[in-house]
Amino acid sequence: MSLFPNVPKIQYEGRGSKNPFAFKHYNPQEVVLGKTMEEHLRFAVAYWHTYVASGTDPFGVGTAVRSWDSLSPMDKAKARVEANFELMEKLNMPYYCFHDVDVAPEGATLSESFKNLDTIVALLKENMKSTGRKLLWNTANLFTNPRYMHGAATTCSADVFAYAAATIKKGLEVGKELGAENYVFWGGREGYESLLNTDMKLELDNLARMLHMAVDYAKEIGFDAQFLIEPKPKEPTKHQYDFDAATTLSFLQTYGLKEYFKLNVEANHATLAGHTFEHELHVARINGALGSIDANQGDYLLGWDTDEFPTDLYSTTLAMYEILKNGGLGRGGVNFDAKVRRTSFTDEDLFFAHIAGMDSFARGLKAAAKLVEEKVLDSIVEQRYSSFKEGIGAEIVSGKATLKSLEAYALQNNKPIKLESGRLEQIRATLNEVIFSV
Ligand code: XUL
Ligand code: CO
Repeated sequence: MSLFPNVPKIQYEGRGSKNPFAFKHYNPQEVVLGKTMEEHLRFAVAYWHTYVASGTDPFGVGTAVRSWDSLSPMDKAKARVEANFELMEKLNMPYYCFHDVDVAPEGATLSESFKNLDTIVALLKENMKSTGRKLLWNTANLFTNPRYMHGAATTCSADVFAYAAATIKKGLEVGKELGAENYVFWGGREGYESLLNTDMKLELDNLARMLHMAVDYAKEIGFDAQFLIEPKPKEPTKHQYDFDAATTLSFLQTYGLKEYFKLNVEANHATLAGHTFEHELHVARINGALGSIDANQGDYLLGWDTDEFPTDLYSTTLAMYEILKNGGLGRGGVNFDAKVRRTSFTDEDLFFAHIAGMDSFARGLKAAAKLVEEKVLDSIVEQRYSSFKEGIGAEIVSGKATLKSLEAYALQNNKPIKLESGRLEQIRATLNEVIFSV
């Protein structure tokens, strides 16, 4: 039985196609810089936004119309499994991602929650086997239930810390059972509201303790997924500890965790932190920590996490540029942590939204490949820093120079210093040409 009977299999039809149920740019087998688009992009559907989100906002109830709306919690969970694999097949989407509570309802007790989860995990496993679809990552939701109001790993309650630890332990077991390629930690409630009642040092130490326990347990059970931390500056907590890539990397370094974690960089989290997506990807990349991405976009006119499907080609191009420069995402992928707008309430909209996101990233990939191949930005940057290639610049870079030797150089170098233009407007115009040529 089909849950999306009005939606055909989505095929690549190419640029001129007017068919809304077709890809215009995502052509899975097309080779770009020696790899197929499918290998580059490793798209994933986010369970929570696609099958669980109902379109509520602080002023209104859900608007989404889904065939499973009237079912009991467990039957709803089972219908969503079917919906997931049908949607993935129809979109030719290789991966999916979920939080524990997205796939199975919480029970009255922790053991009942685990039991519900086991039932659905068995069903997911069966479907993965028969369809060949894979799990990019799973995670534990440590933010929705009221017990996490003060945080999970950074709570003031040791009992809540223990509950969260049990939930993470189960999440790692589920990840192993389903062969997850990554495991994500996003600390939505790991932060603080006011220093007036907060022991920040204890909270940060406890967060590190929890992550070390997770590393140890994964090792113990032979779960070899890449661990990822997903930075976000705020929302729901006023000040989250994993504020942005740089803050998170410094935390990992301080607590001896850097070698075990990479980052899952999300576009809308970057903009909430006052950065561009490419800034966060770049920081992660140059620190050897770019693991995976949550592909979405925010609205620059709004100050919150709108999780829109990515359609901004500048952003997808510059994101894919960072990813290509990183040599790909390895075990990571492009997860659409994005939801349809409240007014896009039909099942068809779920498909149109994913097609838009996949095409925007495919187009970003093609444009980024051109930037790499033609060394458009490389040659600009190389030229701009060429003074560090020879003479006094080479001495600075090699570590030979000292304040004394530089003073001697500056004193005898009495010609006026010659500076070059940054040529930013010209570079941006060139970027436009590349993006709109693919
Ligand atoms: C929240 C967010 C999460 C994480 C997974 O802003 O991005 O959905 O991706 O917990
Ligand atoms: Co996310």
